[in-house]
Amino acid sequence: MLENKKTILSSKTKTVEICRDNPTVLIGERINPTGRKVVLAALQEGNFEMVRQDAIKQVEAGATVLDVNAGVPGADEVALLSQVMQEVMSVVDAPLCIDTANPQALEAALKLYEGKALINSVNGEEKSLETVLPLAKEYGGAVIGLCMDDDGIPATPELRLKAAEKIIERAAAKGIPVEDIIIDPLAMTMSADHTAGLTTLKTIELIVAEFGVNITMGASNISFGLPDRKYVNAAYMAMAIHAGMTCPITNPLVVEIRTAALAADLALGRDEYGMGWIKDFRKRGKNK
Ligand code: THG
Repeated sequence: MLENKKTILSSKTKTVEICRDNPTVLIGERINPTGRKVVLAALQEGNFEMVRQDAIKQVEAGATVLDVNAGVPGADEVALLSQVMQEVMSVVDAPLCIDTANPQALEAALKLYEGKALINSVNGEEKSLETVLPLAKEYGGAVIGLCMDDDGIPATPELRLKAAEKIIERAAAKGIPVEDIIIDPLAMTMSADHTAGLTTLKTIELIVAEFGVNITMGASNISFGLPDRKYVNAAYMAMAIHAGMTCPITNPLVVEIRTAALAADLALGRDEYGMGWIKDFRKRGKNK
């Protein structure tokens, strides 16, 4: 069988190893003004306290990597992303996932980062490949590759596999090893297309069988527009982990989502003696 690739991320003092043989790595999604209006409002006021608190709370809840996005309309993202990262690094030592589509902001962020970051993201479009991959090589980061190309987001799992293959090949040609590429099959909301969840699960299976790479995705995306999102997110979390997802970008503060990931790890034989499950149970402060 194809070996499960190992992606190493680090901060100044912490190393995180992502691999299908290990428990799922939760990448905390909450430091994101694009995805969260309260964060947007705080950053527009120059208030970084919410960002610091979100960093601390997510790590306490079990996130071992934090996604950092600073996309505030009208703001200078080059300066803001660096500042948000500094604030996060002042309170936690988790490795960071740098979430930006702006190459200048990405380069400034990589310059200040100490360790091996996760770059979020590159995609199969020529322009993206030619700007992001050289930065990943120069600064030594791992990269999330989105399954899309110059023709947009492919409709079928087979075509998304092709987009992943293109990114992996182009990265290899630039000297970036396959274990430093984490593929995002793209999770779209099931409220617009009831087959979107299934397409993503099949894409994960195809990519894992072909390349053995690690898989991430915005795991909360699938429930946009639906009521009672946390139950949908939790069920889908467990299914996607079974399909091969290893490092979802998600909200670890939601107990239903976090416990779904922990239970999936236990069911898949990745939680020795159930210690991960027990540890979280104790943290929840219940007695049964
Ligand atoms: N793939 C990759 N990176 C990504 C995404 C992806 N980064 C951004 C996003 N998608 C993942 N991050 C989030 C952040 C928040 C939410 C979903 C995904 C979210 N927010 C609530 C909502 O919209 O209802 C909160 C809203 C609020 O409080 O204002 O669900 O797919 N590589």
